Amino acid sequence: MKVAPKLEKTLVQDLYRQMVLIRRFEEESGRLYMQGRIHGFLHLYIGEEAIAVGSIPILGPDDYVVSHYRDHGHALARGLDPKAAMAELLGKATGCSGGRGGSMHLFDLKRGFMGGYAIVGGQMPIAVGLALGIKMRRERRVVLCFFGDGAANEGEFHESLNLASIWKLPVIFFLENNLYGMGSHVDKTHATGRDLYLAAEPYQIPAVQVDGMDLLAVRETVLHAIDRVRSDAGPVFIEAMAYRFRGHSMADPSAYRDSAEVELWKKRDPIETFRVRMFTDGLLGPADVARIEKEVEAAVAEAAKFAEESPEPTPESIHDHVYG
Ligand SMILES: Cc1ncc(C[n+]2csc(CCOP(=O)(O)OP(=O)(O)O)c2C)c(N)n1
Ligand SMILES: [Mg+2]
Repeated sequence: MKVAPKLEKTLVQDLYRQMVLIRRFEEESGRLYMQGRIHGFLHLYIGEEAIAVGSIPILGPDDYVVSHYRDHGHALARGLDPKAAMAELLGKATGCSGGRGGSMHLFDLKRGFMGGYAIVGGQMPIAVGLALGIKMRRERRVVLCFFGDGAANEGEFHESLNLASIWKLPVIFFLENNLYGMGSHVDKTHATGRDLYLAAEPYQIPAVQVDGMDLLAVRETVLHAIDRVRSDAGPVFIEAMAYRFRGHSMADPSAYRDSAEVELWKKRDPIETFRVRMFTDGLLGPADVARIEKEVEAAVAEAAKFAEESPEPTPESIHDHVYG
């Protein structure tokens, strides 16, 4: 088994910066949404940052990430420019999808960020298709595919696991189990019980469950998974137990959740947990945190300004990018 390399100060500080960037970017997008500057849906990832930042930075530049509609965290962890992401949220021509996709459809081909998708589970066959292409071309790329507990009840989930296993495809199925699909708790929606990773067993896919609120635990798990998948041993399944601190989308008052439950999970805030642990290990200090916070605030303010000042797509461009 590969041993996780020792953490270095620069890496720790960068991982911390990425989690804070996701948090502040989303707080700002929530603010802009409330002002009516963002239309359509906005699903915040706040509380789940340790998953994106614990996994995506381990990938190589040629690997692929496939996401769902709760995609801001995944995109930013893959290095997507916050300005292009925020402009997309505002539907501007300078957005990463030309302002045509919005929050749920961030995309960046250069970085192998192959999209957020609004159809629950719809991203899974896309990830399997990418992995099949990799296999047929005999490349050593890996596909990291994120989905929620709700997706685990879709037919595409089972079709994707089956084909990936039969064809031994280089894909990591990464289930973000935040205990709810919209307002429904997993205990009420999954006949198989809460440990959803067990669903991978009948498909002969090695599966593990990890604490999704703990960046280091996620990182260690993903390091091993990538190693295995890259060595052509077939797919791996990871289930991270996590919690979204906000409602399903900005339109959700979250009335189905007990506030005591939310508060309990907030005590396990992944950014705080990482900060405290890194303070103890001497890899991060108050001055670093202050510097990083300042840098991130500036980057988010710049992204918001860029997005606000960017032009709308022109009416003449309505047929651009239409396939067929
Ligand atoms: C095929 C399909 N069915 C229903 C919906 C409506 N819908 C949007 S999000 C969602 C919940 C999905 O929950 P989960 O997969 O757990 O992801 P989370 O929002 O918790 O990150 C549903 C049912 C949809 N977009 N697509
Ligand atoms: Mg969920």
